[in-house]
Amino acid sequence: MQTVPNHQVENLQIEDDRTGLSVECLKRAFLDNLFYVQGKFPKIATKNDYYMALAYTVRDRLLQRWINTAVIYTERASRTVSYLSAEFLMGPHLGNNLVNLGIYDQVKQAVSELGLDLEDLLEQEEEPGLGNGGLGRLAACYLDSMATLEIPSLGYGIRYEFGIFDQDIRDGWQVEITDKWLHCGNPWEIARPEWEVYVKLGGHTEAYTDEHGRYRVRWIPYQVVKGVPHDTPILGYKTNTANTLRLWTAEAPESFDFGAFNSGDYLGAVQAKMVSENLSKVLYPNDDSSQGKRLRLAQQIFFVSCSLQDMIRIVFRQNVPLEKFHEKFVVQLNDTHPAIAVAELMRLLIDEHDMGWDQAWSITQKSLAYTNHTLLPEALERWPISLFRSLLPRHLEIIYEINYHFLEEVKAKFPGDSDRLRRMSLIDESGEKYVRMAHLACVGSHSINGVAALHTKLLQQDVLRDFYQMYPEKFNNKTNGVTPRRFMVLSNPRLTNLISSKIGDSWIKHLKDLKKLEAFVDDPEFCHQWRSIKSAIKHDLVAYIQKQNGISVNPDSIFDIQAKRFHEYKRQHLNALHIITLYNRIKANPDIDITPRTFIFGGKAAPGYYMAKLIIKLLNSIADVVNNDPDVRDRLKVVFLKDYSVKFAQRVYPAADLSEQISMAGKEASGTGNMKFALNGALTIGTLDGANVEIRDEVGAENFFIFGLTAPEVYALKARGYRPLDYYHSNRELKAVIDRIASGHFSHGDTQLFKPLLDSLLHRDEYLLFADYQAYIDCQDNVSQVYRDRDRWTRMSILNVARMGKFSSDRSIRDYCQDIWNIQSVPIELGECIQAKE
Ligand code: GPV
Repeated sequence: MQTVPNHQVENLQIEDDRTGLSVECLKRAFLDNLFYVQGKFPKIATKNDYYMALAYTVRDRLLQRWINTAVIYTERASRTVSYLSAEFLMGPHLGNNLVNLGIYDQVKQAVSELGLDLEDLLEQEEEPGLGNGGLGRLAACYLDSMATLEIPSLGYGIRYEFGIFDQDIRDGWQVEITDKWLHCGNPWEIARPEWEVYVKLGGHTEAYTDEHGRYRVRWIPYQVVKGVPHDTPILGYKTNTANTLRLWTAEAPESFDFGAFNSGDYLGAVQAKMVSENLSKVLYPNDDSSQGKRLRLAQQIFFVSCSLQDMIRIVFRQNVPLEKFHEKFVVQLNDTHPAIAVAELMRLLIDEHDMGWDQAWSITQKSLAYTNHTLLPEALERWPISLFRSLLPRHLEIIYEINYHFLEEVKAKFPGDSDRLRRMSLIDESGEKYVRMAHLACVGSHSINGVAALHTKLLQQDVLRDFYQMYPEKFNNKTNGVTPRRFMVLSNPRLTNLISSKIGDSWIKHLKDLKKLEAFVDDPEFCHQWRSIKSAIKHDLVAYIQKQNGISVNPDSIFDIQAKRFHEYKRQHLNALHIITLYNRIKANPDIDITPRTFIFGGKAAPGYYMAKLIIKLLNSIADVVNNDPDVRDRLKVVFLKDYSVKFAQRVYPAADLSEQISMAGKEASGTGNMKFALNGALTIGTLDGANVEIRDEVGAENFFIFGLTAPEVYALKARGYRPLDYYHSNRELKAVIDRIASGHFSHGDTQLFKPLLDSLLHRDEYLLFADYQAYIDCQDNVSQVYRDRDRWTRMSILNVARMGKFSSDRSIRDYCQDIWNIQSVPIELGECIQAKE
């Protein structure tokens, strides 16, 4: 669509009812939105109407920054980061926007003068759960940091109609419920139908000769789908920058069904529409695993093609020649989910924009950069060739050609090494043929990074070893980080205020400044305040648990929390073995002196992951027995908090004393929950895995509870031949724990229920729970001892927070900017033409 310049409109001044920040103005704006947007007046308004009215009031106040930012980026044709991700786990927007706009207190007062409670309205927001776990949340933290650091950026992804399922617990089992986050409307997005694009799928290709006599290929698709962008503003913290998250919805092209409709095939017409809409219907609920489903590949090409076409549109509009695409954009691939971008950018440049292969390849490699997020073999994406060809025939041809050139390069560098060619090929030909997406990403990118130092090292030594030998200069590490705005300022205002009262608030943008807290670690008054705040937050969680689960919890007990996706490698069941160990000790000696503990769990299991669901059932079964056994006398409580989400995480991190980060070493790429807990003053019990290694280095080994095998020890043990039964037979407490489960003690006498889990542990134990059991128990016993010295614990907690500066996502983003993106910040001044009157 054409833009229509209009100078009269440009000179319009925006009314200050939509920008003013005084309490009076906020109140007026709120009532105005309630009336004119929600169509309600206070007498008949629901809580959701009030939430919506407030959301629009806040949105009005950020539009000025958003438009300004877009104007300046366009005028200057600023270099821009495109962050391509199948997941963005944003969490609720309202509270975060209040924090980043710096108007939390005014708004709180304004709504309270209207007889409403801000916390109550914040609670009302249905969060967009457009991600599974760490990977999606990392993308959200990075958007926050890029906006805060004034880096021009666009997040590109899919606007799933149904995000991650809601989790209910029935009879101890997880039950999945459809997530209807759009049900009440989404006040934070603006649809941009004028920037729709079309994506081809299926069909076949034809060769032809163009007017210059060149060999060309034409793709005749079976189906065309329309992508419509929906934009959400991403505000920086106390800057004027508002970047964009652009999510694509799939629709049927209007004209598509006319033929069918006119010939009376109404159902056929409707079905075509449904097939198109399916592409953005639902998020795949698997975390760290891949199943090779056709619809999933279709989702990937859909959002990748939409996004690349959008970037090319922007390049043209800003009068940048297409040959300079890589100067305007750098495209970060968040794992291999968008790796098809390698072939799609080649296709767009060659087939649709008449570029030659060599130039297109050079632009593609210079534009793309790849982040790997896993070492798990089952998570490495590969697509059966037949499936790939039937959906993306042209891309397969391009991949074959890339592979031909690539293997020539390998041959030149490693002559005569045919096994290396087989290992590195973009096509796995060992049995059924597959396209290997990680290989495609490595070859098509100029940068390959892991997400923690250990993870990057293991990529280089193991998973991507051949690629490291081929292209050592492409490899680099970018340790993950988390945003202190959402995960401290918004979620933990009490600790935020205490910290800022001592060292000022510079730490919110420069997290390393937390170091200044070390000066207060021997100040008894400060330590006392620190401890009372943790205690007050724990009391709040106690009330929540009482209400949600009907369990009364001792607020003075250790709050020992493991909150993350359920996966065998994360070893929630190792935690369970510890709980039963303590339970057995009490049963054997009811008067035993035990430091009281509350074990809290949160997290979802992939719906098709039977073992993870059985572990959830086990935890709930243990809870039923332990919480109701009179011998236990309130010394142990086990709580499963259902439906863990970003909103919920914000409530949980601040209340933790102990953070469980107990994956088998060499499996957790980084972890980011580990950072959020420690930043909120929890101590960590953990293995030397992922970013735990770096957290321990920062906070000091004396302030961290480390246990278990290291990654090299894990490999060595497996190479020697690991026999879990030996541990079972030689460890009395371990045997008693396993026998207790096997006896049906937690399953009303049913000895079959947990048998699959026990069999897997006794005969395979892929994640070495038995090998790490004793070290874990000893370490936990030490935790219980240390907790009794409350001054020592508080001191350790303060030192953890003071030394977490490295783990801000601002630091991660600065590193990406310098080492990979080669991009500078573009500060935004609030321009004259649309600046509000004061
Ligand atoms: I691949 N991760 C995830 O949440 N989902 C995935 O599909 C894949 C990786 C996680 C890793 O498991 C974490 O260790 C890591 O901290 C996180 O990605 C962000 O890098």
